[in-house]
Amino acid sequence: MFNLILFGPPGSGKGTQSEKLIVKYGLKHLSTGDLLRSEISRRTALGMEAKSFMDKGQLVPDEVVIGMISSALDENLDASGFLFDGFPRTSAQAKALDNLLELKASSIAVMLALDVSEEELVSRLVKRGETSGRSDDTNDQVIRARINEYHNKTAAVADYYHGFDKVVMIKGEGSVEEIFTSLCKEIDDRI
Ligand code: B4P
Repeated sequence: MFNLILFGPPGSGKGTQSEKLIVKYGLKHLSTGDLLRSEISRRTALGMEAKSFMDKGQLVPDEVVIGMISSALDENLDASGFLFDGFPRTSAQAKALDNLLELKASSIAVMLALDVSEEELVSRLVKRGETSGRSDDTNDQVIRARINEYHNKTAAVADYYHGFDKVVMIKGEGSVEEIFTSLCKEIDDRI
């Protein structure tokens, strides 16, 4: 089983690149952002709780997202590998993921971390907000809050995987194709 984490701040292109990577490598895509938005559109209790955090640009509580990922792993026992997109976002989520994979006699092969400047992140998210209808993309303050959450809580996740020598930094600015080529090179070296 080949398990990959695509890491980076909000708007760094995780969702964009994930769509291409899962097609090329046949991995199961697990995006906590997509899972949460699906819960919101179905107006489930979990979705309504998550929305109150997401609308403010805050992370959803760990127990909620860890439970969601645990269920998703159990529902995809035949997967040849997983691409984790937007998860883990805290150190507690990273430790929980390692434990969940260990129960399946598996582990993370590599974390590919997209590096994008803050000005570029804000400009991409504002632009997406013009068309996406995503409430967390339309307000400048909410976008800044998401980037702050990344610095305060999520950046430490890369330190955690650095400790296992599993992090590769990838230049996340340039064309979508250029970035995809850099990501594929790192995967091809390991798969
Ligand atoms: P996510 O859904 O994970 O979204 P994201 O971080 O905002 O965006 P991503 O990096 O995927 O950017 P994209 O490719 O779309 O999170 C949303 C919220 O959910 C979080 O704020 C949080 O509240 C909650 N959440 C999710 N996971 C959680 C967790 N594990 N724990 C707690 N809370 C959690 O790209 C952005 C834009 O850039 C797009 O418009 C795209 O077209 C453009 N773009 C992409 N690549 C480009 C390039 N090379 N050049 C120019 N533009 C590009």
